[in-house]
Amino acid sequence: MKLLITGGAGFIGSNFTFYMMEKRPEYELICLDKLTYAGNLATLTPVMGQSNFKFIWGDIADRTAVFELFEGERPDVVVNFAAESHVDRSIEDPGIFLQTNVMGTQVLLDACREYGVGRYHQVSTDEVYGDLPLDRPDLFFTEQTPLHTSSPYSASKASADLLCNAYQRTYNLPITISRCSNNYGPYQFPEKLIPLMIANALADKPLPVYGQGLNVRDWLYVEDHCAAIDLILEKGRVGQVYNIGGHNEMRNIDIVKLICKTLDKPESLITYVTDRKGHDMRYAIDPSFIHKELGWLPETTFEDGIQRTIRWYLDNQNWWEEIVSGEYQSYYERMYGNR
Ligand code: NAD
Ligand code: TDX
Repeated sequence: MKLLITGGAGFIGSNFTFYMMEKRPEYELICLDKLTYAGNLATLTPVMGQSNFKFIWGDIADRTAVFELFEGERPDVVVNFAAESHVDRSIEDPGIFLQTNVMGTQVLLDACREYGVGRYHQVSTDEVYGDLPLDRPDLFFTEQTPLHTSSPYSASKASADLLCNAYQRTYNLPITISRCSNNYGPYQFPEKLIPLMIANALADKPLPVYGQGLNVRDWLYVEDHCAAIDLILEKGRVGQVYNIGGHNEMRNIDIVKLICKTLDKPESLITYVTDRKGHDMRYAIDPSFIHKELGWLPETTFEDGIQRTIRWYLDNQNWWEEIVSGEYQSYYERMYGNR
């Protein structure tokens, strides 16, 4: 079985690569990654020399390169993690989000049509459903919830999902889609809430909470997401969307306070800054379908997962200190300098 993992040098893609190397050592894994600011080849060091792993540097939106890869490698299964993934960057400059997330997906789908695959899996997000109000805790996103996007990022992900559905129906491509809630864990780029707050707290820098910090996200430990994708590849039904989440809703402010407490830092570091434009209030997944159909349940509690994550960032300061220099510094200045 030859698996093409796109975006494997990023947060979830690298965790998925490690998960599959361990769980399915008989598989051959190929990682295709453009190594944008969010991709880090050093992350893949543990698997780099292994005989069943190959890294290819390239852009999913580069038709010639992608078709050459398919011609040479003939993957059986494609899992597409490659994306521009940060909402704030999409608000600043949507163009690259359409290019990678929509056009890139189309190129991958065309290559699958041309060469044939056993499965194409699209890694999507709960953000395609828009948001839920804070005063209706009884509401959740199901697979039937209409798409209703807020940011250029979520609009690009929803567009890609629609394209996948169209290729499934029109060309009979064997496609599955998963829509997961917010992930956290090792190797997450420090622009995202949890690693950003850990890195800033350790440096005694302000902790920039958007608005009043009351927005709710449904957090899932990254390994549980990887396990769900593996199950969908094995037993999922073609043409089906699977929502992935673990009923773990937290307010942003409570997460930031928990990080302060764990690192023994004062809450006075918390700084309320101008809210994100179009900021989604609440995400909450109803995971009952994937549970019923595939038997998936998350294994990591938030209490355990957040402690493991904070420990990982403490033990791997080299990994993120290298990242928080260069391009990230100028991004940080632009995003937070005058907020
Ligand atoms: P990430 O930003 O950490 O990693 C993205 C990876 O894709 C990087 O390695 C980057 O170099 C690569 N990439 C970007 N553009 C590319 C291109 N044109 N060609 C090839 N590679 C390219 O993102 P992540 O958080 O790991 O997210 C992975 C996927 O999961 C994304 O599709 C995202 O929409 C989805 N998702 C993320 C979350 C979350 O909480 N992080 C939740 C649900 C869904
Ligand atoms: O500095 C910050 N301060 C702050 O208050 C940052 C970076 C974020 N926030 C808030 C905004 C959100 O309400 O924290 C919450 C989480 O923000 P992000 O980490 O940027 O994640 P989010 O916007 O929820 O999107 C994430 O989950 C769904 C991923 O980045 C997406 O790729 C995924 O699809």
